Amino acid sequence: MSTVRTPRAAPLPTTTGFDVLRWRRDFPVLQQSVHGKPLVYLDNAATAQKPQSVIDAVARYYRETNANVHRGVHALSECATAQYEAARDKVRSFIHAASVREIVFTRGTTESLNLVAQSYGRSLLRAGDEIIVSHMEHHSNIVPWQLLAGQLRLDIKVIPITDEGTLVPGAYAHLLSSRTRLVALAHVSNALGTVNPVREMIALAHRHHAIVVLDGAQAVPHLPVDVRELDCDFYAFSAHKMFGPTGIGVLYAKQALLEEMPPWQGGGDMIRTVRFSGSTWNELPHKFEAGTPHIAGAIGLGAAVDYLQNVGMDRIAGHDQELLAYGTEQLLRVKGLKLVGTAPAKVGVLSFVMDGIHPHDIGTIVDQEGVAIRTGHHCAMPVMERFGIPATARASLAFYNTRDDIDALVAALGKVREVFR
Ligand code: C6P
Repeated sequence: MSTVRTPRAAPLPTTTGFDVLRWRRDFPVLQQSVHGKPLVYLDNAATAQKPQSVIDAVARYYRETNANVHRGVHALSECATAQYEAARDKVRSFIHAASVREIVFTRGTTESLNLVAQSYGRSLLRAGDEIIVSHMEHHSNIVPWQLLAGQLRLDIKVIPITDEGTLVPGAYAHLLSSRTRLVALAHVSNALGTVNPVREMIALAHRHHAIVVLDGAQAVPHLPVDVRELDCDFYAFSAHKMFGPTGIGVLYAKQALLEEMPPWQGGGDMIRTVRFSGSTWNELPHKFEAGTPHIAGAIGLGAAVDYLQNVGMDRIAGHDQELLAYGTEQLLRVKGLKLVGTAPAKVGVLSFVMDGIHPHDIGTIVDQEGVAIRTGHHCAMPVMERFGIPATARASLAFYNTRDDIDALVAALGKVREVFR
């Protein structure tokens, strides 16, 4: 990979008036060449690039503050604690939670979902209870429930999906029953881009006294999220997909649920007292944050929230829809290309297959043209099984992508066709 900075032509103007170029300049990674071609980064669903302000916030913490949180009375420790807790409040405001007590820092979406399964699920569900998931879940929202089902002898029911990649109408209502205790759903599918009608689904679950866990990993980078408006019980997401650092994420939970739940992991910071006769727990949310946390990560996540709020989530969502429409139109012009996931409500995820060409070959050839996409099952094997395919190629968009990026992908797909002619 070359680090030579290659000037790009000015992107075509967007109809929403969103100034892509202005924001794009904030991302150092995007300014480089790969295989001698300007980098076109279209693998944002796997991980998004970081703006300079996030990189600076993390570096500044290590350069100026580095100290453990909640432990020292010295100046650096107090400063680290203040920054760490300020980041929690930024996250609270970003998803419109009522209190910082409802914001638990985790390693990411995967850990957040496992926390719900092993703390809430293990202590409050009983043999014979049912969990509902959908056929479009990421493995992180399937396997933790399977592990729990094995431990407690629960049943897992699956909402089927249509050929478009939407939930089969009526199927969810049909699966809900007095045995349903928990519904675990992707807000947005990573493999298909589908935005699920989660608000209505949550209301329906609550009518059956079931709680709802939303996997928001692919929603937070694209859409404004308001957990109180959704009325979800849990909401899980990762910082690295929303332009923050890796190794840090969030579990939002309604305070009453967190109070009812036992700690998941034991260690420093999560306790109030420890005696050999027994221990007592720290107040929320620290009860769920055992051990030294990813302090720099949380601060970086706070900087990512500041950045996103400056760009504006409504503007990001508008640009995403415009680029998705353009990308869909352009990709459908490529001979032999079929989109997988054509739901009317989608974010900028374009999964596709090409006649007689393996997705891995597509990924390898477009990479030579400087275009980064992901190929494979995207940790959603049931989705691949549903569509009868081993894998897809997936271009996933972020607000710094342009129509030029889509055009570069389409041109690179032309090369793929030439190789396999
Ligand atoms: N999807 C993708 O390329 P972690 O790894 O914990 O940050 O996120 C897991 C996860 C959970 N749910 C959804 C909907 C996701 O998309 C992901 C991560 C990446 O699609 C990597 S597999």
